Amino acid sequence: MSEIFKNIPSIQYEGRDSKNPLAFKFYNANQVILGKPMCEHLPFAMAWWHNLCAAGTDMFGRDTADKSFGTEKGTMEHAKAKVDAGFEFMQKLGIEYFCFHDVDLVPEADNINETNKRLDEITDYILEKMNATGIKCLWGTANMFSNPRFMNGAGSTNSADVFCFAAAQVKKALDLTVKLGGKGYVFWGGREGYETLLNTDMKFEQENIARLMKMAVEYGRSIGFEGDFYIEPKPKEPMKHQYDFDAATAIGFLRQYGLDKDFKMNIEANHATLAGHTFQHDLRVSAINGMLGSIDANQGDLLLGWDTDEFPSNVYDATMCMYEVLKAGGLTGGFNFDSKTRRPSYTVEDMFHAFILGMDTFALGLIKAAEIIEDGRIDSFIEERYSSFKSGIGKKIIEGKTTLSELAKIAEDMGAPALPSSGKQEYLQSIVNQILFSGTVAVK
Ligand code: XUL
Ligand code: CO
Repeated sequence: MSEIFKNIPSIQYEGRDSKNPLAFKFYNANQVILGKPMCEHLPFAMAWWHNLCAAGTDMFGRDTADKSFGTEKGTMEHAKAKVDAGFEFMQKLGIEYFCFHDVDLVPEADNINETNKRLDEITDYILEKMNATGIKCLWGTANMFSNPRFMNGAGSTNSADVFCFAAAQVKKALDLTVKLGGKGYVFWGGREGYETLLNTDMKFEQENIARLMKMAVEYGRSIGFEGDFYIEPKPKEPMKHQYDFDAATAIGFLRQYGLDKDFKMNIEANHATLAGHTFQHDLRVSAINGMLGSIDANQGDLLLGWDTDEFPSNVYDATMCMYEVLKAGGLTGGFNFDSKTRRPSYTVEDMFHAFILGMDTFALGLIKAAEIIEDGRIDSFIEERYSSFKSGIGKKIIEGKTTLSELAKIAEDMGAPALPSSGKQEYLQSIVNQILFSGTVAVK
């Protein structure tokens, strides 16, 4: 097999002063941060669909990038060329994982038996490459949103036949995830929602989604899948409303249907912002509920307001993300670049520049988040902020050793309470800026 990205060398770390566009400035895989090498803090993954399939098409225009890799698109030869390209790409960047949908791997046939045969063939080939390179599968999923049959959803569809088809795709995608040793299995409910409540039985649809997920857990466990199932929340797009609106909503759903032991969250930055939250918010909600599993690393554009899936460049957001991840003790999953180059960035170099940007952004985020933690001022401020609950009546409240009447009596006797201590937001923001821009990258 000949080299596909001929003019691209293996990407090396050259440090912050390098001007080489094909070098890392901050991602230094073996540099130890808080006792662990960067590559262990940041298990990066390539999204098969964006990197090897998406070619710049948008609602107003056709492909700008050539992702044929010298073959005819829609053939098994093309599917194999994507495998060759993907593994060469990941090796050149030092990316350890990939994520896939079933239909990213092969062209979908007219019937599922033929599609499944193609999937068996391509995953045999992928497995060979995995064994030769040490590259691993982070998670798999089934695309139950592109084909017209899923126009009304998969688990939430009004058609029992389509529900069967969805079940067949989930079953096969789980087989493939297990075959490839994937750490997780994702449900992104792209069309699990509604356009209008005038035609929608919301309760019925949500119960059916839960039924599909329960069957997936039962089947997955029966074939030896020991990893996490993930819900990837997103509030809207393509539907007007999607049931997995945000982390809080998805966690409530999982608990309601007894799925919370098998599922965690796969939080995507641009989905959180579409829900009107910060990326950090949805990470925190997941973490405090013990459900921070994996991350789809990208960013949106607040001026556009749709799911632009841009490569992450915002160091502030990456820092706050890594602060949450470090505080949570790391991810069970990884950082999947569910990101695509902009439509006018259509060259092979652009594909590499994009990953260098994303990996450097998260490396910087990691370095800076570690510095915030080592600095300690923010953590100790938060600790101190709630100190009135550490002794006296505050302690009794959190220990459950008081009553509403006792508290009311205390309030009556004290008159008006003093104002709570200052939130000091501006002081805390200035600490973050000081750490971000003081120029040090000196974390052990
Ligand atoms: C869509 C999205 C998906 C999921 C997997 O917004 O993020 O690519 O990550 O289906
Ligand atoms: Co995603």
